Amino acid sequence: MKTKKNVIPVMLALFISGWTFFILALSPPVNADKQESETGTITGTVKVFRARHSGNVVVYLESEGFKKEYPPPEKHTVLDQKNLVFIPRVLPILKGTTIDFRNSDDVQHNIFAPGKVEKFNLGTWGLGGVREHTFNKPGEVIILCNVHSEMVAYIIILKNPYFAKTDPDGIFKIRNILPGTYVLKTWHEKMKSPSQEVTIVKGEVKEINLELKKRK
Ligand SMILES: [Cu+2]
Repeated sequence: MKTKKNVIPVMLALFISGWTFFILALSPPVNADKQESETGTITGTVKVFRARHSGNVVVYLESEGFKKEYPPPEKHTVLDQKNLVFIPRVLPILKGTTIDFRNSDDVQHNIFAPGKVEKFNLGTWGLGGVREHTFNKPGEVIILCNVHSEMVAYIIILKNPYFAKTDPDGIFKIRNILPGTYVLKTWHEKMKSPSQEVTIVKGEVKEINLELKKRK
């Protein structure tokens, strides 16, 4: 019978496609190395003039060419209150990110934002408590605690994921940038924020060193 003759080739085809599927499933979805070779990286050092350290500088890219919306991370970001300080003091996030405000101190803390971009008061709570807020507007949001007037944190809400924060030595790195021309900007709580044009070529690591001086 005709059907019986076809059984072997059909089974062979199923066997081969099965293995192909299996091998494809094992290989990484989009190879990270390939992505790296198609994109560029910006790295460098920001020197904060006459400061104790060069950390807490946000370095970010802006461009008309960026998408209007980037999906925010599902995972919440944490802003803690410990030993009467906000940790971290400076927190850059992608627009739409939810922050869990934690209290890890044995005293009551409050969370409020008095600014223009966001104005809210999440209330006052004790050790182990968490309250969340989602940041949907880009800009700078100053976070304060009305129990301890010296406590301050800065949340920088950015429109795209191409940003980084400097470590205490001022070092930063922004990866996976598609080739193109961008404006590289900086943010610091006290310093002037210079910006400059930067062109990214695929596979290239571009080094940019900046110096930030006091606002006049
Ligand atoms: Cu407090």
